[in-house]
Amino acid sequence: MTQADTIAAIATPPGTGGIGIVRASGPGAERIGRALFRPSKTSNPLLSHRLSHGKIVCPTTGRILDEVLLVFMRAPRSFTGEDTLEIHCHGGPLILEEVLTAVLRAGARPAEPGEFTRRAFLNGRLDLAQAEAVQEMITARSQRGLDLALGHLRGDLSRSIGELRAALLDVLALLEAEIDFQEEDGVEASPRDALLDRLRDIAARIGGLTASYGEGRMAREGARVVITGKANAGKSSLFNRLLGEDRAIVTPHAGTTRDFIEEGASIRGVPVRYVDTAGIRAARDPAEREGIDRVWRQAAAADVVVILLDGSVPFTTEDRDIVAANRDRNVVVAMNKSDLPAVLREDSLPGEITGREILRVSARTGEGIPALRDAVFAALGRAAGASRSEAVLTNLRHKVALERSCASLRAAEQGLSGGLSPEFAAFDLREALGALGEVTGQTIGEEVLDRIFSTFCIGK
Ligand SMILES: Nc1nc2c(ncn2[C@@H]2O[C@H](COP(=O)(O)OP(=O)(O)O)[C@@H](O)[C@H]2O)c(=O)[nH]1
Ligand SMILES: [Mg+2]
Repeated sequence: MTQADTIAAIATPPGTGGIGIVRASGPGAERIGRALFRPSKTSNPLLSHRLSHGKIVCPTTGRILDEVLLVFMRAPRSFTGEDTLEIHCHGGPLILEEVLTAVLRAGARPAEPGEFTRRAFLNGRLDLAQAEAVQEMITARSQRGLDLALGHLRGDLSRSIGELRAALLDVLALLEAEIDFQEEDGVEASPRDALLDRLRDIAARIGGLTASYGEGRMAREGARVVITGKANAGKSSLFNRLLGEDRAIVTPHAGTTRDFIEEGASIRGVPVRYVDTAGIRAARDPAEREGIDRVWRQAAAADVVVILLDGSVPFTTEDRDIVAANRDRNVVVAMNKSDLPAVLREDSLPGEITGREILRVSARTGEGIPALRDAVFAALGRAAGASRSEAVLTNLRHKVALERSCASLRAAEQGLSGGLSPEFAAFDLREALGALGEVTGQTIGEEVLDRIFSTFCIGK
């Protein structure tokens, strides 16, 4: 599957740095190295997997462009599985541009985003889930997210998928044998119950993987914790308190926060994104109305909704609407302004929240804030669900493919238990296998690959 041309790009991030690396991969890498590199020692500069010191010269003018360390890696022992050249230059953008230009003049073409990783995938160095994990590692924003990505790169997800595919292929083989021999007399059909049990077991394991996506997404992007409440309840003050900085504007006037504001933080190493929203009340103007519409949308997309009541005033219809609208969500209820005389009476609270713990907090003094963080942390655990699967999904594409696989399995199971001909179930099982293979890339179209790799950075 080796590609005919040689690609090149700056592999380090834009801007200045101690060093910057220009990378080339493909059959021309060695020739390009020889054309540009003048080793300080005259021994063969392009021994594989050896670092050599020397100069890069412009192939047309002979001008010295930089003093570098160069490493050549002969196929297949490289990231891409192809001959690869890495030139470690001084990390100035102009130097790197010049060296890259020289590499291109010597016979490479500019790499597309993600093309190195794509070649690694095409050459079988990585499967698709692992290739995506490379990007996931680069963009990880928390230790947990990084750990999960590293696990994927090392193949934990690929292994699970491989096991599921193998189990599914076994069942498919039994069914196909049955189909081949069903015309012949005296051949027993495979025992239905055993077959169905195996299908259900596979479906349950796939279900376990898809259920882990909640946890994976939160580790990757941060859980969304949306603070909602009526105007002047102290949402922006609480938001600032939770962040430990004066991020949102606080005033005594109701209706100060119009749009939502979000900011990242973490609770015990778990990344969260706190969202401060406009206060719920009858809007006074179109901007406020839009802001309030956004609150409802934010709450719908939240992992945890913090309902903030104002303990210094009576319970109102706005509070009632907020509680009712979030009835089925993962909610933490807090009563703010505990430093003021309590006016809100617990017996005025609606049925939806009478059973639950209501945390007393003061955004002004900080009282009760650690307990609130703990409650949010516990709620995050509920949102993540108890995942017992071997790998944790972090990628929506994987989740969608696995859900499709599960649906096909269920169709096969129904067909078989409903007495349909095994041909139908076999068809469904092949669909299920195909969907599993999309995760690791055994069964995947060119356009999907284009879409996946185009989100990578150039040089990766
Ligand atoms: N006494 C007291 N006042 C508070 C507390 N939290 C907020 N406030 C005050 O309540 C008013 C509204 O606060 P703000 O955070 O803007 O509320 P929001 O409209 O819900 O965002 C401001 O005058 C705050 O200083 C608190 O815990 N105790
Ligand atoms: Mg506000």
